Amino acid sequence: VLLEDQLRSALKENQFVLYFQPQVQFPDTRVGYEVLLRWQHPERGMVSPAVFIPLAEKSRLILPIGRWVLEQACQTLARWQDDPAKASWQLAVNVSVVQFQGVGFTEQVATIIRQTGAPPRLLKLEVTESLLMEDPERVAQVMSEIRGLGVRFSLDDFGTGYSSLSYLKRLSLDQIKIDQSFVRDVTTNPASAAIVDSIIGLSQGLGLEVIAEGVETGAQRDWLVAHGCDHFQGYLFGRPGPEVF
Ligand code: G
Ligand code: G
Ligand code: MN
Ligand code: NA
Repeated sequence: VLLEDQLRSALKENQFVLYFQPQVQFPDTRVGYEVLLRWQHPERGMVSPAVFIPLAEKSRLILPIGRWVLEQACQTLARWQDDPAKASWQLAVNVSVVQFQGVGFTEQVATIIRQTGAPPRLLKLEVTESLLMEDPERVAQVMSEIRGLGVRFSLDDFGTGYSSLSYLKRLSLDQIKIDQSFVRDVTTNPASAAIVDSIIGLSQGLGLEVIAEGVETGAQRDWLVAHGCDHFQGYLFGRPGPEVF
């Protein structure tokens, strides 16, 4: 059986689970989590999103799957409001360009927020530069509509795509995420150090929050702090896992 056909039935078979990876503000404030989708395949075990997200995009199954992820995330945010220890935690949700291109994405986000009662300010949508390759005018329009709901935006994997820096001026962003490929060798590779340093400076100049992903060592964290980045995500702070908190 083709993986794509199995993907088609995975939602109704309840085979998806959300994993959560902590996001931390220096020195040790938990600000929230990134939501990372997992597919528990009956025979193959855990299938990586790096494998099934591209399939889901090609088949447009990402539309119902992405809606399910948003619903689950917003239900979680709403549930956290009853617990003072969790009520300020944000959730960052990855959103595919295909979801953006679909008609009525703004309305979908608005409806999910209304029906779950999630505080919109605690929802952060992670978009990638690939979004900007498509139809920048329309993307900017949809982003500002959704931002009008109070939802925030983060630019994921920053520096790995092909988009022009001028988009940063036109988009309604709140945060830039430094890609883990630069963080990995930031303390040993002068090119990565220069790139990370300029992303931090760019973020500060634009008044955006900056978060480093893939932080695995204290040395990486210390380098980032010394260079002005104070939000972190990575194995040093916690691996992605099911909600057990
Ligand atoms: O969790 P992991 O590192 O294996 O994720 C691999 C890739 O899958 C990352 O690029 C991540 O952004 C993407 N991804 C994880 N969850 C989702 C999701 O719910 N929706 C979309 N569109 N991408 C996701
Ligand atoms: O593209 P995106 O940033 O959404 O993907 C995040 C991916 O990075 C997830 O697959 C997650 O499992 C992975 N990840 C998160 N923290 C670390 C880390 O510290 N080291 C490595 N190697 N991968 C990480
Ligand atoms: Mn992400
Ligand atoms: Na990333």
